[in-house]
Amino acid sequence: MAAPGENLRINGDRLWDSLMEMAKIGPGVAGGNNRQTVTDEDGEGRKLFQKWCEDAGCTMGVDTMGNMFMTREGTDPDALPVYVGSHLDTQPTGGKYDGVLGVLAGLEIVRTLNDLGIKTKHPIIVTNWTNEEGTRFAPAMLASGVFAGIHEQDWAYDREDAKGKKFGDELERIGWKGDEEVGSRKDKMKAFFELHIEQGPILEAEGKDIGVVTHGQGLSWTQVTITGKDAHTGSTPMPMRKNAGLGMAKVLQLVDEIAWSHSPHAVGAAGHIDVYPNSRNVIPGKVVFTVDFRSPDLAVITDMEERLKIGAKEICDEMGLGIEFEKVGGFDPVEFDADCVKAVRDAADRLGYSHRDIISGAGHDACWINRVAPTSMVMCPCVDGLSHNEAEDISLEWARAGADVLFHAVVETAEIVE
Ligand code: HGY
Ligand code: MN
Ligand code: MN
Repeated sequence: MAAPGENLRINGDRLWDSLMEMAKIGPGVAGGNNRQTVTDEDGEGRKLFQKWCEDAGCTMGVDTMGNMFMTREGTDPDALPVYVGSHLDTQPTGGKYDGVLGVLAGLEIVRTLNDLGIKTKHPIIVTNWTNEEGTRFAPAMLASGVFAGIHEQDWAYDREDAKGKKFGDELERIGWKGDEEVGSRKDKMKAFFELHIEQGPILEAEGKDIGVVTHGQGLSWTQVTITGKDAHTGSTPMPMRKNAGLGMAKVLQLVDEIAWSHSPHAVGAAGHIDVYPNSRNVIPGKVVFTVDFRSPDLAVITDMEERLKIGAKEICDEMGLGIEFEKVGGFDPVEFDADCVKAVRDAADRLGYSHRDIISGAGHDACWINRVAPTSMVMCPCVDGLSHNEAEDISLEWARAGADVLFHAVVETAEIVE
């Protein structure tokens, strides 16, 4: 099939305007977004996305996990659809582009095809995956994980947020629990493409427009609960203390040492920390935190998990503290589909964008969808590699380049008919 001509390009200004419009929904306090999954703000963002897609002639399907599928029909109703998308939910102190760029770039492809009156053989389906971030309800990539058969839906519905609310109840409350059986599409996908900001410093530092994502590093989330004894911070002699907070501090030091020992390709930290009773004059009797380890090498992830358990237990035994571990998320390193990766690389070449192969440091819905359909990703740079921060920023040119490459990869795979 002939590749699309290099003059086929999206309308970058229209994409940018849509990004800025979506960013008005669930604003943060410092210029970013707080549009967490299955909140009212998430519901509002979904409605706007639905309106835009229906204005562009798409028909909507929603599955029982709230995944949204906006279909632009192809000329051959029996041809397997090409999916393109990402996620609209954000971190509590998220940026305007993480996930959203990938969803709205998919919409921009539909809008551009409409402008040019181009038909494709295969349908194109723009997708919004529910709860990619996993910040309100762990784990990350929850709904794409259920779609791909990784997680059971009932388990996902029972996931609780910090206030004890259940994911399934909240999805129903905001009115986005669809009637399509989740995963019923997974054996009928020609390919899935996802555009995402890099969320790291490499592309900007090397002056590259495009990241051709060949792999995604693996992720491990271990929730650690350390128990000691609540006591008065003033009148309790040091030798009598069972300080769970101090135990956590020593374990977090261990996490850092473990990750550094596998430098430069491994990372480790704890982003979620709950201290109880979290009172200024009470020695913490309990702490709950999630250790996030990542590496492109599964053996390294396994080593880090094992060393955490052994080392943290030793620390707590020495301090007379209790400790429990629970695996609350994770996926093995991912190798994306060679043909889909080639479609991305060829598109960047054809369009004259500088590019380099890259391993994704962050997890994405594409990491799960890769289990059920040929999948690859396109990345664009972000300023200082910063993400999961309200100051996350990209340029219009970077957004345009990423969406152009996504456009060519999708349309080449969906096969232009006329
Ligand atoms: O955790 C991740 O890598 C993704 O941003 N949810
Ligand atoms: Mn994301
Ligand atoms: Mn994210």
